[in-house]
Amino acid sequence: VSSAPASVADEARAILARLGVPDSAFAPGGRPARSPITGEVIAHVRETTPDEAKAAIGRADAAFKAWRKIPAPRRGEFIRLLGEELRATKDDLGRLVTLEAGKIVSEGLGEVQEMIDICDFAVGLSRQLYGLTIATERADHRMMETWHPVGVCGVISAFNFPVAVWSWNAALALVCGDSVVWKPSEKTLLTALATHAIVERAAKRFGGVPEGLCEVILGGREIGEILVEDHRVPVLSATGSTAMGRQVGPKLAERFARAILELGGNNAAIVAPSADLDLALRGIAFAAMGTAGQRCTTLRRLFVHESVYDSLVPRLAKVYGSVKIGDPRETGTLVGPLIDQAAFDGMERALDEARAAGGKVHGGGRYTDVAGDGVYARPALVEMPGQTGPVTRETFAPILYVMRYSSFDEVIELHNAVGAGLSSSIFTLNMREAEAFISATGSDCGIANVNIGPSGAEIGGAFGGEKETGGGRESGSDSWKAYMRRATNTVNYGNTLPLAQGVKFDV
Ligand code: UN1
Repeated sequence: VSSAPASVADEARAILARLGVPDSAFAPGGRPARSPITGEVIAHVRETTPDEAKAAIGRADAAFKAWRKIPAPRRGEFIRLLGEELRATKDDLGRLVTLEAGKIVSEGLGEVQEMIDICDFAVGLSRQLYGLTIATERADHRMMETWHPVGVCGVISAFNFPVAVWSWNAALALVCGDSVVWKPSEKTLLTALATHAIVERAAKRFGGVPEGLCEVILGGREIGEILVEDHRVPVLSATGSTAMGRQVGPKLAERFARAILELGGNNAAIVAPSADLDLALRGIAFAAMGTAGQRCTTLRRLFVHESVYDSLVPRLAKVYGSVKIGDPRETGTLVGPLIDQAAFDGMERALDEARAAGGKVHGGGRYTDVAGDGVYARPALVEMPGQTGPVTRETFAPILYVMRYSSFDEVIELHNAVGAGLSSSIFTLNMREAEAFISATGSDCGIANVNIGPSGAEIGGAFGGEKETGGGRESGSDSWKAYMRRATNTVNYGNTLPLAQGVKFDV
C-alpha cells in the first residue's frame, strides 16, 4: 500500500480552499467531481444555468468593449501578473491536475508550466501585434493593415489538458483585447474553478480589469451549445473529438463565427532502418504510454521497417510489460488511471476488434493492483498485419498498433491514409528521409517531427492539425491572428483622387 495521502478528496479540497475557490461554487445537488485515481467524489459543483451562461456572455461582451481600449502592452501586464500567480501556485494547481485528471505528478506540473510559458509568450506578443505597410499603386497614398480586438472568445476544452488548453487561448485572446468565456470539460470542473481563482488574484493585483473579462460556465453539452450559438461570440476555440467538431463546426459556420478546432489525432511514427533504436524506444514509450494514452498527440500507430522490426518490437513489448502503472501520486508511476469506465470499455472494444482483424496483443486489460475504484488499464502493444479495423481511428486509451513496412514511399502513403492529421514523427538518421518526411510530399499533419515522438510540443510553435483534426492553430507562432480582426487601411495624403486600376470617374 502506498505512502500517498489516504484521501484524494481531502487533499483536493485543501488545495481549492488555499487557492481561494469560494464555497458558493459548490452545492449539495451539484455535479459530482470525481477523481479518476480512486473514483471518489471530491465535491459537488454548482452548475451554470442556461440563463446564467447567457448573462456571462453578456458580461464578457461588455468587458470586451472596455478592454479593447486598453493599450495592448498594458493588457500584457495583466498576463504577466497571471504568469506570476501561476508560478506561485504551480505546485497546488499541478497537484490538482493530478488529483482530478489522474496525470502523474511531473505531467500535472508540466501542464502548469505550459500555462506559464504561454503567459510569457503572450506578454512579449503584447508589444508585437504587428501589421504590414504595403506598397500602394496610387501616388501620395499609404496602405497598411492594422489588427484589432475581435470580441468574446469562447473556449471549450477537454479533460486531458484541463488547464493548459484554456491558457493557450486565453493568454493570447486577452493580450489581443478579447474577453474570454470558458466552458471546461464536465469531467474537470475543479481545475477550472481553481484556475479562475488564480485569474482573480491577477485581476486584483492589476486593478481595473472590467467585470466579465474572464468568465467560466460549468455544465454539460447544453451549456457548451449556448457558447456555440450565441452571436456575441465571434471566435470559438473547441478542443475535443472529431465527432464534437462535426457538430460545432457547421453551427459556427452558419453564423459566420471563426472556429479554432483542435480535434482528434491518430498520430503515427515511422522507425526507419537507420534509426537510433535506443532513442526511438524511449520516444515511443513516452508518446504512446504517457498520460495513459490520453493526449490528442498520443502515438497510436507505429510503422517499423522490416529490417529493424525484430530488434525493436520485442524490446518494446518488454517495456510495455514492465512500465509502472498505478496511483499517479506515487513516485515512479508512469501510467496513471483512465479518466473513467467508458474510456476502458472503448479500449477493450478496440482490442477485441484488433484481435478479430488478426492483431497480436501484448498487455492490455484491467490493472487492479491499486486501492479504490479508479479504472486502470495495462497499456497495449498490438502487432497488426496491416492498417485495418481500429487502427484507422482514434481510441482515447493507451493502445499502440505496430506494423511492418518495406519502402519509404509505401509508408508515407500508409501514414497519411487516415482521417486525422494532427501530429507525426520519423526516427531516422538518414537526412534524405528526414527531410522528405517534413516536406510537401511527406507527412500531411500539422506537426511533423524528426527523432522525437509526436507528443509533448512546446508552446512556441503553432499547435493543431489538418483534415479531421479541424485545421485550427493555437499557442505559438502567429496563432494570435485568429483572435483579432485585420483591417486594411488606405490613406490619401495628396490633393487629387487617383483611382486604383486606372479607373476614370470624372464628375
Ligand atoms: C492535447 O492533448 O489536447 O503536445 C494537447 C502535447 C501537449 C499538448 C497536448 N503540449 O502533447
